[in-house]
Amino acid sequence: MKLIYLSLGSNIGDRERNLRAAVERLDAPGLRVLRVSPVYETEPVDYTDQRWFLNLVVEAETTLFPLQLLARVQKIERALGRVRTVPKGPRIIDIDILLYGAAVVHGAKLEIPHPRMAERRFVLVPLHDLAPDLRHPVARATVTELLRAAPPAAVRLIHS
Ligand code: GSY
Repeated sequence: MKLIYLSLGSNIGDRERNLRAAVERLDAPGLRVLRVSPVYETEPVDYTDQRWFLNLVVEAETTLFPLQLLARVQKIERALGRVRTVPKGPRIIDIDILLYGAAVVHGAKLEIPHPRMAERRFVLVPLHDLAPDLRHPVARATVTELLRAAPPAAVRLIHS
């Protein structure tokens, strides 16, 4: 059994409903959702000319292997209507695997820890709510330390 953290984001349609639908679907055989962070409204990074996102982080335990977990989250993205058009552009739902225990995975299809998680306040703020002392297995810094060093970006609490 592995403890995992996933980052969820939505910036199309009823963003909150999309997040809730994804969290519900995650909780299925092989994966149990343990805790869900508060929801934040966050300014888009990378491709900035798009609607602001709602973001949250899920803590879960799983018996799935990393590539099985990737298949599970991609299936949920497709089921909720995600179509990959503009890279880094608007999306109904995005589910990123942040951490899989302390594992480090460098695969063609999957990298864990998520390669950009340490720079993203929209990931670090909700992750900090759940696990401030959790240590990034490569950077060796805690989530609190990563958050202190992260570049500025607007992140505002919508609700707990
Ligand atoms: O990688 C996740 C999708 N995404 C997001 C996001 O979820 N939130 C914010 N604030 N900006 C983003 N840019 C991308 S791409």
